Amino acid sequence: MKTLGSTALVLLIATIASAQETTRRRAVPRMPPAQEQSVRACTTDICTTSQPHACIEITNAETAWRTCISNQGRRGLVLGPTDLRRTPTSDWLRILREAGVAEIFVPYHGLGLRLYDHETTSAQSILEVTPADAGPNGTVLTLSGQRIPQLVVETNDRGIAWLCKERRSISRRGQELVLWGVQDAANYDFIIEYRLRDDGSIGFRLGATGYNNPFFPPRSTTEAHMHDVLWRVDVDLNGSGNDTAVELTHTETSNPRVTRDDEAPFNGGREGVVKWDPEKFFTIGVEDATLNAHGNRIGYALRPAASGISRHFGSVPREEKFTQSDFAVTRFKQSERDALYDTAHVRYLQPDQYLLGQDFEGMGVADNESIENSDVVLWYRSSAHHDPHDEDHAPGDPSSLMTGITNVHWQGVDLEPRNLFDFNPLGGPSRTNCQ
Ligand SMILES: [Cu+2]
Repeated sequence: MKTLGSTALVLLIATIASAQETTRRRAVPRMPPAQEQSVRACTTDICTTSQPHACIEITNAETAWRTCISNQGRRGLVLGPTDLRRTPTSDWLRILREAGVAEIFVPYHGLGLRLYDHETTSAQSILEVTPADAGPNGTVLTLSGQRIPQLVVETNDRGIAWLCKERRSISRRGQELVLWGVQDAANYDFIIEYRLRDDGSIGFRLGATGYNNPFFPPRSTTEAHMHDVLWRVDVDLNGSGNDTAVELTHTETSNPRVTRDDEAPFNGGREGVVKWDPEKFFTIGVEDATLNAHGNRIGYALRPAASGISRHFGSVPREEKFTQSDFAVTRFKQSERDALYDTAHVRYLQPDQYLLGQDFEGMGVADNESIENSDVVLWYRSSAHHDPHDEDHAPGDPSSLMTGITNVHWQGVDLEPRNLFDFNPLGGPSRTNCQ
């Protein structure tokens, strides 16, 4: 018997992908009935871009997502608009206008290499993906107007969402829709990946693989470097207006009366940049004026997952000042958005320009606009430190030369619901039901 999931994937393929790819599709294994998901092309296409795109919808047991994903030229695969249905019967709620990778910056410790990878990428940098890439839970998909599949669509079990084991044992496994593609940047292949989970959270991931820099051998093949990603997350919670950026902190000292958790307007309610303080569990979020059933403003917060914090020090005209902070919030402006993406008139800008306003008066955070009850964009920097080790060798490489394929180095951030739901969205019962 076919599952909902596999039937829906067939539909998705039939609707969007090429006939050739349909014949190469892999079957989706059967999932237990409670975990069945339905993936298909959007009933209502919410894509607004003229670039190559697809609109994909997934219905989980309680929640549902529909999202556009598109190839926005040098910036690669971009997510959004993205809508969430919080219960089986509720209306679609807009979550994102657009989110993705604003830059991949790869400074090498030596060799004088300070690579802004998006300076050289283009729409053609998104590579063809295959059923072998997609694996047993995935399929490949061809974006509008394209001849080759450039997107993998996976539906995965993501482990335990919640469980309760007191007098009886009940548990719930979570599900997710994963959309990913590969951006070629010289010797590196970057996996751009978005995870739309049934609990309303969204994962943003970038995986660096490929082989070490071959251009100045042998030293460049062993030279340590950083893969830095600047993420841009344009949240449009329940529409573009009435959103406020907040900062969330935890404070604890030996004096218990000082211990507290605070929420405050980000940067005093103005555009700006902030360094991460992990001891404060510092993070940023967005709240809409819409209230949930408990009278709380519906919202999201970023959850960083970092192995470290990168700081870099360039020189004029690229001083790498954007690497001196980890979070930023800006007020949405169409002109600032359009400066990022490939349109007929766009030249390449680097983050010090579009985020900090270097050379461009008032751009990004430079004009300190209000980010309260407005349309806000969150920015976050993540990093993967790559100090090559012997696992980067291919068999037979001499010690001084690394020609191997490097295993994926992952980095990213998650956007998690905060008072977005009125109760556990995945059917978690009252404690009285597991006692
Ligand atoms: Cu690397």
